[in-house]
Amino acid sequence: MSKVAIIIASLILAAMFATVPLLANALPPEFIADKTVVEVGETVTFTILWCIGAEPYKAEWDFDGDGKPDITVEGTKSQIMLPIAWVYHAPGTYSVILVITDSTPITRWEERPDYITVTEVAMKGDFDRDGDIDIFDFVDFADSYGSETGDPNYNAIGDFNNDGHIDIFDFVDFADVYGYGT
Ligand SMILES: [Ca+2]
Ligand SMILES: [Ca+2]
Ligand SMILES: [Ca+2]
Repeated sequence: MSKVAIIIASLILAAMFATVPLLANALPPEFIADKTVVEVGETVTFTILWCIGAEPYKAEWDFDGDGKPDITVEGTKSQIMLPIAWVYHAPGTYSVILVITDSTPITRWEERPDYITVTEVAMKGDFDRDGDIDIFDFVDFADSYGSETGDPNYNAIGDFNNDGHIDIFDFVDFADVYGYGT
């Protein structure tokens, strides 16, 4: 073997060994959700239970399993372990992936396939989910009025015709059901 070939072989071996711990994903982080079955528009709170590595960390949450992080949190262990809230805007079953990179940097991850099930809203107009449609629900409807999917005040409960906008057409439907169950 020539000297050059030996150097190349050594480099390849070094690269292989360097990536072994990443591929093995030893000691992955753990997390839980406070609810795994929710309606569209309901908040799910995720919490990291356990992780290891050297601070500071970068925690990337992918709540819909599409491979793109939806929220990234950076900081100390106690900072990244604070609960994170996420709202699902469409029915379906979602995988959740948490990728944590420490300062080494070593990346560890945990994937929960089909972890969260999001169902259609059971009763449109009942914002506080107490079985009636009263003045308290009207206050929430007024709050969400004029919003569209993606806005912080958008709420599928007030989007009667599911077109992603809460507008005058939804108001007409809300007025129709107002008083239900009171
Ligand atoms: Ca995502
Ligand atoms: Ca209500
Ligand atoms: Ca609408």
